[in-house]
Amino acid sequence: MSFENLAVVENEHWLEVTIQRPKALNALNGQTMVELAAVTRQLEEDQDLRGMILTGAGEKAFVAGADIGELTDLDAGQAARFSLQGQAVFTAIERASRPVIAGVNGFALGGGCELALACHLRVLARTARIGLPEVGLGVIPGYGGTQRLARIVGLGRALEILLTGDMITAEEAYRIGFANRVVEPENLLETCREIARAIDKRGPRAVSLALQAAVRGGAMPIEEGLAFEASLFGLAAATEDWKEGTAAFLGKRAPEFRGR
Ligand code: CO8
Repeated sequence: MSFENLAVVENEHWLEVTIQRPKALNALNGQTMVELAAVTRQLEEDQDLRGMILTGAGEKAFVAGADIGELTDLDAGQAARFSLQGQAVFTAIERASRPVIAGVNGFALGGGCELALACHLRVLARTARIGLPEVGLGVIPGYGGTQRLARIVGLGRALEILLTGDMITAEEAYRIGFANRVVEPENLLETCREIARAIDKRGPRAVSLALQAAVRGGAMPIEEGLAFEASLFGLAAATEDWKEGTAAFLGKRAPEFRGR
């Protein structure tokens, strides 16, 4: 598959995806959203893949938002439709059956912050800045930011970011629970890969089921989420990895998971 605005390589069974529109600080135009949807489908369809790492090209920006040039002339119907279409792309990332790690290398603003929020883990370069500056443009977040930020950092902190439109530093993002880790910029990609390797040591089917239980179950009322967890626990019990992992522990040896 070839892309205009994404560079995609496979490394150790993980897709490494770099968003590259350097002239617009990697802002998400329509074409880039189509390509993000395609690469997310690829992650779902290729059973050899273990996950995806998403980052931005260059040192300055992860993604500086939706492409503002494409927003100016939207009427109400078009704007709502664009919002729904973009939300569907980010929801597909969030609901991916294998982990997606955002390597946030610089500005993650507006739609870029919303993209990072749709990923399962966020590793930030010390120089990164995040924010939802939309209200300063007379716009509001439309790719899930009003919903996902509060679920991750709590409503009070999310509202300050949403209503002031001010950026926060990587350290502050870590303090409030937005970032899983903050690292030196030169170590960003390698840290994402280290996390990927740590995940890869575990049972692949269990990783996938645990991810789905947490993400999909987390969007349900607690009773339904618990019932969903129990049903996935049942599915896990039917895998070879379950038998192998438990037998290896009891046999005091390292497991050899096959992802079946
Ligand atoms: N869209 C289009 N172009 C952009 C964007 C963007 N979001 N961000 C930066 N650029 C362009 C600039 O216009 C500039 O282009 P040029 O060189 O041709 O003038 C180039 O990138 C470099 O940017 P700057 O010169 O501004 O670089 P600075 O270092 O001075 O500033 C900033 C960096 C602070 C990141 C600044 O560029 C900025 O504030 N960018 C806009 C950030 C923003 O407001 N993002 C939110 C956009 S709205 C949004 O994301 C809504 C999402 C939901 C949409 C749902 C429905 C579609």
